[in-house]
Amino acid sequence: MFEWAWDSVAAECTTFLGPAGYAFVQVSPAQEHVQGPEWWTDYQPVSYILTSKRGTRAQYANMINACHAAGVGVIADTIWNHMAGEDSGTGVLGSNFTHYNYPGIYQRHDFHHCGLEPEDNIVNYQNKTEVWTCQLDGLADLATGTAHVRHRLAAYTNDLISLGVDGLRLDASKHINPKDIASILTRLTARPYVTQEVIYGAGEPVTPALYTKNGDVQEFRYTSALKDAFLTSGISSLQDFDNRGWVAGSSANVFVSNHDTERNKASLNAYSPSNTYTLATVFSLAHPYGIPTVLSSYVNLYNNDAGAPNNDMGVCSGNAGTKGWFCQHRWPAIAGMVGFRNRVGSAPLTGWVSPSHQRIAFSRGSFGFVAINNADGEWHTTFKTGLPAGSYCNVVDGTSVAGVCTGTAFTISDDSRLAVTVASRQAIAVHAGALGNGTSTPKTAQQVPVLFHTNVTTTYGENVFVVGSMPQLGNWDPSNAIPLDPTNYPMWAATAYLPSNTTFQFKFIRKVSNGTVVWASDPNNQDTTPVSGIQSIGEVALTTNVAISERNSACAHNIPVLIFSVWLIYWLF
Ligand code: ARE
Repeated sequence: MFEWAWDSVAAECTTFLGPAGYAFVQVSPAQEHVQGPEWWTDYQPVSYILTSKRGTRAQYANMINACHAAGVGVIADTIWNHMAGEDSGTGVLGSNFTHYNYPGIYQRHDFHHCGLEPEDNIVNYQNKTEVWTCQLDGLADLATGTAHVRHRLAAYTNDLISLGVDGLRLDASKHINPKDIASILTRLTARPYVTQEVIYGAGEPVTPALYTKNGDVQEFRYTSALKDAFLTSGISSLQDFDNRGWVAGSSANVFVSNHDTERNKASLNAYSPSNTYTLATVFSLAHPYGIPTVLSSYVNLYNNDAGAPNNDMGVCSGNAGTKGWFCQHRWPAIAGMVGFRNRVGSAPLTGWVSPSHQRIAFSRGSFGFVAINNADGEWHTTFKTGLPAGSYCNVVDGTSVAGVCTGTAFTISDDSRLAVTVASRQAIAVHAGALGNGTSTPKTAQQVPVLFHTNVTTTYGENVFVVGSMPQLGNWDPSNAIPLDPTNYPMWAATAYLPSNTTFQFKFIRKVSNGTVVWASDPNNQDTTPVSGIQSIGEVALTTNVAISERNSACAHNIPVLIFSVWLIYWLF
């Protein structure tokens, strides 16, 4: 739950993550960090006090308790490699530091000084010593080989463990000698789940395999392979990941995208075309290789550095993201596949078929079956599944509630056959834990990102929102309107996930600091979302000049009439 505030994670554990069957929630770093609006300030620690932009120690502890009560473990994003990158500064709680001096914590000799002029930064990733002892992007590199640093990092981590943390994502593990990680792990009061960020680089001597003794390793070659397969080369290549030189599935932590790759485009992301992001996530939850992580995030299309929306408070309404959050973890296909994964357990992959390079189907023993059609055109066939006869719910578009399927249902015959049409760029998945009759007509249960985008000059204290005729747009209630992000002022922008193939109306509104709401003049704007996937229907779907008029006449004389240039983009890249 990238950048979600602790209180919002706590609520989401209770209302969604626990009931959906997510085993763990990974949260952003908890320790005090440098100030600034960017998300990545979190990765520049200045002390081990557990107060960050995401909340206080008490809120962190409360989050862990709430998640545990919902049956969800908590994985802490943990930074052992470095402290801040700035020459000097003050953390969000007031702790002062200079580059190599953190009063009461670290002094100059607690950091590596690798001797690379002028900044001690890693330049050559082909040099192991450099990768381990020089600085990553100017971040003061802790001398993790020393007793004091190991002791301090263990103390920090034991503090997290004392609050109930169940797992650690070890940030920038690649830049720490694996022996140092092993030593720190021996100092912990409990042995949490460990996943290490070691990005594979071709020809580099620091490899994921060096780290498997410490715990799981994030296998970024999987992330790259899924991007390539779903966008270009074909998913028929994804049957198994043996004999590729990757870490074994039993040591791998995998994902379609993480917070870095969704920004640097090393992976698919929520804007990838033709439903590929969702289909790849369905694949990763269906395939037995590795432990899958589902990223839940936000994206500001114009600024990779932009911090979290909505004052860090994650919020989801129904199945779609709101207020700038994508809420991928709630997308029906993804949440449905969490149930699939839990039900099939360690059952082997069986019955793989791939009649063409963008179509695959397979079973997980006698517990689950999935078919993915990443091609343009329906896939109409009869599959031989591993499942016993029965009526099964397609968990990609529905859930089974008390034996009744809220989405499409399929009948598997006595000889385990399933005759079905898999729509273009869609998937179906059934498993032994989701039985029931449902509708016979497949639904295109899909949401598409719609970017709302307007240029407007405001005065201090004014903010711009979009509100409209569907729940995701606040049902015309200004208090539930979606705030537009002014990071690229005077451009205001926000993305909403809206149901596909649906006509809706919307308006931009402006909220003045005294609470007055100023509406754009009539008529309402109207548009229709694409049918499926994320389609480019041209950059400018609507271009008009809209004069802002005043609904609250008492304040009318205070409000200059603004001319908006308004356009709506269905975003694709
Ligand atoms: C920010 C500024 C920098 C500035 C620095 C210090 O952006 O310009 O120099 O602060 O003041 C995140 C952001 C960074 C940010 C940093 C600290 O992404 O932009 O720097 O926070 O605020 C390598 C590492 C890998 C790392 C990636 C980003 O191996 O560990 O680079 N990923 C983790 C996190 C990041 C985080 C950090 C580490 C730092 O997931 O979110 O950075 O805590 C090849 C190599 C890879 C290499 C990759 C990219 O693929 O094989 O090893 O990854 O290139 O360089």
